[in-house]
Amino acid sequence: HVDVPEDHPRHDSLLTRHRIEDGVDRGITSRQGLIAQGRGEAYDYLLGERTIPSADEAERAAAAQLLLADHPVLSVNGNVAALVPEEMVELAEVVGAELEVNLFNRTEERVAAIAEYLHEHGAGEVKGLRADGRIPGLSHERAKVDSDGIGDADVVLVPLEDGDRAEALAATGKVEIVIDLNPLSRSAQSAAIPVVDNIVRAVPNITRHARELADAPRDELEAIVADFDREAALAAAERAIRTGGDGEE
Ligand code: PTJ
Repeated sequence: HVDVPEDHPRHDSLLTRHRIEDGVDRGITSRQGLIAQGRGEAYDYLLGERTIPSADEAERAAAAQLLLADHPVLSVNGNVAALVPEEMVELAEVVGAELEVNLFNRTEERVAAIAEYLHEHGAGEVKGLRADGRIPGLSHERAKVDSDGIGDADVVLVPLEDGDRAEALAATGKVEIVIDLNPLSRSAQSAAIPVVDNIVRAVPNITRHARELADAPRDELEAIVADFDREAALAAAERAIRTGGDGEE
């Protein structure tokens, strides 16, 4: 339990930080995850700790893309599990996706702890424990995926991914949706749909869009995806950081 006064100007940011600390204590989040969170916070501060309009558009496109997918998989690492366990379970339900634990610094203990934590938050089956598939172009431990999970997916959501793995996954031809607060990161740059927003805002917002679009015809969903301009979204995020505005021209 932590006491952060509601009126503290950085209330949300401090609570998020405590969730990551708690994740480390539970054996869910790696110590590297603390550093990753610090890096993310810096960008979030520069973006004004809000969902800019271009990020909202990316979140809508992500929702449409997940609804169109034959086999969508949501990747969960130690930071994602600590920050948005329930929200990931909910998104998986709304778009009919599978959840797969997929770690950068893989240990079997942490994979099991994260799967268990997701079960506690309402998840059914969680993939990632078999790890009988490989992403080409990565060293052994970092390449591991489930062959009938991410290995077989056509659309993959990878929040807070390391750049090498994001690039290797994109090279397999899967449609990659990345959530990353740094618009210049290789993960964001290699994504078909880069979502430049904090995962704590992004995931619930993708779910909200998915609920709204649940009954939309396929051609409407396809048009939303086709109209999404990844270069423009990345440029808008960079502009928001540089100017302090909302990134719109
Ligand atoms: O649990 P594991 O072993 O899979 O490890 C997970 C981390 C995140 C530690 C690992 O993938 C890693 O080291 O990633 P990087 O290379 O630090 O990249 C993380 C990216 O996520 C950075 O570009 C951060 O800016 C961004 N980021 C950090 N926190 C958030 C974030 N983006 C959105 N929301 C956040 N809360």
